[in-house]
Amino acid sequence: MKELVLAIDVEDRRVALRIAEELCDLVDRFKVNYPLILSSGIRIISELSEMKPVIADLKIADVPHISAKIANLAFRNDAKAVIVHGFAGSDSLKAVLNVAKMFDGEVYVVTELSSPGGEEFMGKVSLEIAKKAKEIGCHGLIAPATRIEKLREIRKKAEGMRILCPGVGAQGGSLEALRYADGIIVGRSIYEADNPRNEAKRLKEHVQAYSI
Ligand code: OMP
Repeated sequence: MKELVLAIDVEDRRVALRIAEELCDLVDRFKVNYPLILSSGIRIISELSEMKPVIADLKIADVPHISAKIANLAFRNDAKAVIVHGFAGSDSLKAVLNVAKMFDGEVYVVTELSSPGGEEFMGKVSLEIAKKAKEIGCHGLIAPATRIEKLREIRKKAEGMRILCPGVGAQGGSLEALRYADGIIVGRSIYEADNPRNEAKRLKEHVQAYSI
């Protein structure tokens, strides 16, 4: 089944919990990033995971022993998945994957960022990153909904892996990403909408339609 992942990128614990409570029946997973973790503390992952599985988007990109420690902290605090930067290289990916295995967790690898700058450097190596992440045994990839043609190429390299696509909505990305991806990651266009529930429902319907 394809999924709708809600990116809760607010900087206030109570606001985050309110958004999560309001929308948890309409989304499949939550994703938290630095704005929320740095403002609320890492325990926010555990709090949110009482409602839905949480992806800890720490975009880990350090030397292997530090990457492993960061991943360990996320999983110890009940994250079900972490996001890692592929450009950090095979040794870092392997170090994080080893930690994930101890917790039965998943590792998603960023190929190229969905923002325009993602093309500048990462765009040149994103297909290699996808290939390497698959070889190493990572569970999934993060690929841009803002560049469908590139996403299609990444899909070809990623047989058997889940692909989650950010960029739909506020970044101008297209729901057509769902043709190639297993899910979309959406933040602002849901939590900043006049009616977040209606927007989440609308997106969920698209996700379900592409799941058939
Ligand atoms: P919105 O643009 O508000 O929908 O948020 C997108 C979310 O996806 C944010 O949490 C970003 O950190 C994340 N994201 C991207 O926007 N682009 C990427 O290439 C990768 C990610 C990510 O790894 O989740």
